[in-house]
Amino acid sequence: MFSSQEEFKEAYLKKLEMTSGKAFPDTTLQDRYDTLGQLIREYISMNWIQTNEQYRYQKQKQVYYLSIEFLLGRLLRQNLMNLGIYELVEEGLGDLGIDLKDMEDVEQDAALGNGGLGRLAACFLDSMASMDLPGHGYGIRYKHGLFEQKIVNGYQMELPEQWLRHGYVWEVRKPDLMMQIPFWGRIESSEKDGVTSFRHVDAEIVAAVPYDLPVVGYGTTTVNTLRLWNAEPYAYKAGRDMMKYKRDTEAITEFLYPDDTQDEGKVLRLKQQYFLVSASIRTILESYLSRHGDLTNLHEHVAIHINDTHPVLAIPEMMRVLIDEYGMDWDSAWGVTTKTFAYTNHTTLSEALERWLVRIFQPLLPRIYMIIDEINERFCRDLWDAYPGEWGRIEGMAIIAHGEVKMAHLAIAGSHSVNGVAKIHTNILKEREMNLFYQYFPGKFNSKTNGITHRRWLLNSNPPLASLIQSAIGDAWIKDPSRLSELESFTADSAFLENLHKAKQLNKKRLADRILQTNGIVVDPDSIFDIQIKRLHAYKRQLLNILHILHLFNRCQENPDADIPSRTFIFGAKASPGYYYAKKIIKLIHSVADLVNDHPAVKGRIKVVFLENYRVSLAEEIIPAADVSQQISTASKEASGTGNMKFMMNGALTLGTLDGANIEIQEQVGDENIFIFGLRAEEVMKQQQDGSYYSMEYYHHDERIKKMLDQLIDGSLPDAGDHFETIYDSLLAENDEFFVLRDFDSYAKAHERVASAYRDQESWLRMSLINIARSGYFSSDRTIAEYAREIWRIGGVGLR
Ligand code: 475
Repeated sequence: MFSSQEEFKEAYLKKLEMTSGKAFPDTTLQDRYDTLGQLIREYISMNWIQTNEQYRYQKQKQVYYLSIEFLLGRLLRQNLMNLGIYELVEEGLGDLGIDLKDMEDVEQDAALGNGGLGRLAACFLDSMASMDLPGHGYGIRYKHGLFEQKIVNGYQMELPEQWLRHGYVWEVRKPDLMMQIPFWGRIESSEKDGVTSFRHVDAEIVAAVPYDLPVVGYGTTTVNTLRLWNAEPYAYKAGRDMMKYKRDTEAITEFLYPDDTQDEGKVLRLKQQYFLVSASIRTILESYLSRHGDLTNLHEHVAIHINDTHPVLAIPEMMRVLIDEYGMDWDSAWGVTTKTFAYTNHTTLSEALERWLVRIFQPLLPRIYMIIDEINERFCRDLWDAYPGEWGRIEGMAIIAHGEVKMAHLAIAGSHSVNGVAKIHTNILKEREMNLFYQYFPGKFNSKTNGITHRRWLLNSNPPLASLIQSAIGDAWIKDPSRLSELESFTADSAFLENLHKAKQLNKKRLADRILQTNGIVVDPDSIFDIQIKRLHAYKRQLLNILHILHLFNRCQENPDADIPSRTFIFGAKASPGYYYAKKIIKLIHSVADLVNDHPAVKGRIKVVFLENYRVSLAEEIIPAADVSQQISTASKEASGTGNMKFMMNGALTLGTLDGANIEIQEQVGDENIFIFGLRAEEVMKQQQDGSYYSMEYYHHDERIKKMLDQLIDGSLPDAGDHFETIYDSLLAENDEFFVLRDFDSYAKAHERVASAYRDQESWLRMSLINIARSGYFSSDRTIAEYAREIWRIGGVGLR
């Protein structure tokens, strides 16, 4: 292929002219990017083939991670870095007058996910490949990923995302591995030798065509596979409308559902889910049978993980295939199935708990429904034996009840492992949300604190810091992130701290340039960069942040000489298109920004910036520039959070509640190196239960709160219209479900502590360094090592 800069240049030029049909000087940036991508993919392919061969012949246990979302972002830089050829390519292109950075910016993010859940899946793929684990992803190739956000006049507009417009260089279409997926139709049964068998007839068949993406590990020859399924027409029934069939078929993989924990009950969503799992499960079983003969030992060679309940139909689908296609009896099939599957829960918000109306479910997936019905009957019978006469308890655990299929109940009953994503989250599942199940299956429940790949989120996205780290402790941390702890010996080294400061300033300057370019706002790189980037959701409380900014503004107005340090507040957030409340908050952020940014009383000390179209590649630019990381969810609501870990790893200090993984960050860094405020989870849950919280009292007794809430509706805010009345009402008339007013005072005080800590730069830098040095625990390499050992039970994985 190529092993030197010269060989690379030669191969590249030749390929570029051949594929574009143009002379080099006439080629566009897109041509150049496509060719580079193709060349790198070819470079990868030898290891890819070899990895697959090895998995086939060595018969290692394979892990399959099923997820309706994979939020990959860009791949060029990651692939070059993981292959260890970034510099070679950068210099080679440089000789040709091409800037590799420009090429990286040509790549569209693969935004096949909404937020945390989808990005976690992507981090896991990187860790599995980098740790030489045979772990593969199965997902959907949405034609349009998460919508593109435009802000017009402070309002969010959504445009269809177009990542496939110029083709996608990293994928390989494999039409020969197509699967047929049946929907609708009827089930016919027949008896033979006392055994009943079932046939799905009159079904509509959809083709699932796989597109494979290579998942390149860092510093290894392992290349795993992410297989994304595309829905295509297969054969339509005589008498049906061909055009309609084609449209209905292609609709299955047309759009990613843009809901992050919002309730959605559409039949198309159910179709997506079954489409994904049916194609995947049958492929997994076929591949298994080509390596091993006997299905009864399946669980010793295959582990299947379901990422939240979205792929839970994989469980009845596996039962269907084992029984209907391979003739296994029910009990053996159930034994194998439950030993193969493991399930992760990502949220306790009740609106995200999936339930399907039987009348929607049954006609679409008649055989799967029959199987779930049977699973439910047997499960309830077992429950009856364990809890005779306890109707209420059994009803609360049933898989089908009140005309609905409860997907989480199916997931728990059908898996050998159920895990939460941070300690507090798992405890809440065990003690509250899933308490009945925990009582019945205590051994299934376990906790796996989330992680992030430090390769993308530090090595690749923060070159100034990465090279500083390398100059101090070498590069062993890239393979073993726990070794970041070696940085602690530099906490008293003022030259090192000075360099840490320089690296941060470089990143802040870069972000300031971008803000000027995209928003036309001048921000001071010496101000505190205080950042909240995540999906817009009431429980994440962007509202608390923006109200506090309004309060700071009020302070400036009341006392123009108040000693307020310069701060730049940066937001990035997409609201689900149908989530009107969240959209009002976006408008409020813009309205406050308009009020504050150039106001004479503020004297430039507060800037508010909303960066539109927040996405993975933008996060990679923002996070390295952060001083303060806002993680301010109402305690008990954020299962884990993963942005919090990315900020910590890049030296930002957390301003947060005792929620999700913030608690574990605090455990790592100690109280002195984090800013904690607000009610604790138990307090929130108690006050929710006993109804002892009255938000109105806070309005009447805290002048700051009264003033800013009145400002929402009295015309103080630019272009307010009557937009903010909904927000006002949610805080007062509706008693402030997320305890924004309750936590305000504590939050404002925490901000004071941040401001005064920042004044002592040397001590701030020391705190920052301690955060970086102790972030190794939050690498997804650690998370994956735990999954591998404790859930998937694949050997040879040391916990690092
Ligand atoms: C949690 N997404 C974070 C993260 O574990 C946590 C729900 C329904 C449909 C589509 N997407 C979703 C989520 O529930 C989600 O992203 N949950 C998040 O998972 C990873 O760190 O606290 O909110």
